Amino acid sequence: MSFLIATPGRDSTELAASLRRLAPELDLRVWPDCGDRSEIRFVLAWNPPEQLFSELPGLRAVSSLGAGVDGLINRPDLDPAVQIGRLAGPRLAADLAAYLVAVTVEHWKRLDNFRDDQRAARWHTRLPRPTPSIGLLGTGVMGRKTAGAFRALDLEVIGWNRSGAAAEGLEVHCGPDGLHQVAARSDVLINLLPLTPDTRGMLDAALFQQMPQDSLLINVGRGAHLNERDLLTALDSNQPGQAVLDVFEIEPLPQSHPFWTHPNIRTTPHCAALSTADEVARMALESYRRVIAGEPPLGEVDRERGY
Ligand code: NDP
Ligand code: OXD
Repeated sequence: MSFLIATPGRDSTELAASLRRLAPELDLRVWPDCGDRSEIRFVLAWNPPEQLFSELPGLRAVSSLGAGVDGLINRPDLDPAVQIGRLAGPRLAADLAAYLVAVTVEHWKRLDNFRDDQRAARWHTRLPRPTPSIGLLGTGVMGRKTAGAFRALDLEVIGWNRSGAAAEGLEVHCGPDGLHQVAARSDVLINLLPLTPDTRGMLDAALFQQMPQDSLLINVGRGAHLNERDLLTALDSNQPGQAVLDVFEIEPLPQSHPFWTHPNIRTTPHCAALSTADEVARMALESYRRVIAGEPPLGEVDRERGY
């Protein structure tokens, strides 16, 4: 009944310490020190090594360390009988909302221009952009928390999702027409979708053509949602006028990539939201205990739906 952390390239020392503190009896292993692999029942994973899962004959469930599961779904080494879960906790959602409010307010209030003015010792009163309307692509755990944060600033927020299900008083649209309506009304359009075959590449020229002039696109979903070439073309016609990108088709972003130096693109290295080791450890432990008790893992993913 072992629990394996498999997060190559990420320092898991703090996470392992939290797990050991919360559950001293847990048989915890940290990749690559897997011990007897047949004893492993649960893996907490982020970019796990190829073929790992096929070497774990007793595996019952894998949980993503974060909210996204696109790196787990459709892995050829993951038996269909193995359940997939994810950890989309309140700290992660609040962190993401804080990032999205921060970059929106910076754009709205032209805070980056004031920073430049200060560096040049220039006293120059600038009017903010008009009060923005916010469009959220995805109204799930992250989208609902984000909507609440923007509503606290009295900003109009509208959403787009797959099912059309209402989300806590949010005006929600769905389908291709709904997507274009949301884009047309969004001074700030935020992608909070999971990466699935249906959502791959959907931030494209057709969508950008709907967006208002001088608008802001924020992508915190996945890099593969974005057609990079279409974005570069769209920025030339100021529709959107700027983009803030936290996720990329290839991570880390290659040194030669044009996004590094584009004047209207701001990048962050896939860190819009980072949960605490303590939140991750508590949730992962709950998920593990559920699985050992024969229940689904926390945040169980519907493999057919892809999220
Ligand atoms: P959820 O599963 O809770 O919500 C997903 C939302 O996307 C739902 O509203 C769903 O619609 C909608 N959706 C899914 N497929 C479609 C589709 N084909 N068309 C329209 N809407 C669709 O996910 P979370 O909110 O927890 O997370 C979303 C994503 O955010 C993650 O998968 C991850 O990629 C990203 N993320 C990035 C972070 C970062 O640091 N950059 C941090 C955390 C998350 P419906 O409501 O109808 O089911
Ligand atoms: C993600 C996360 O899914 O950071 O990107 O949780």
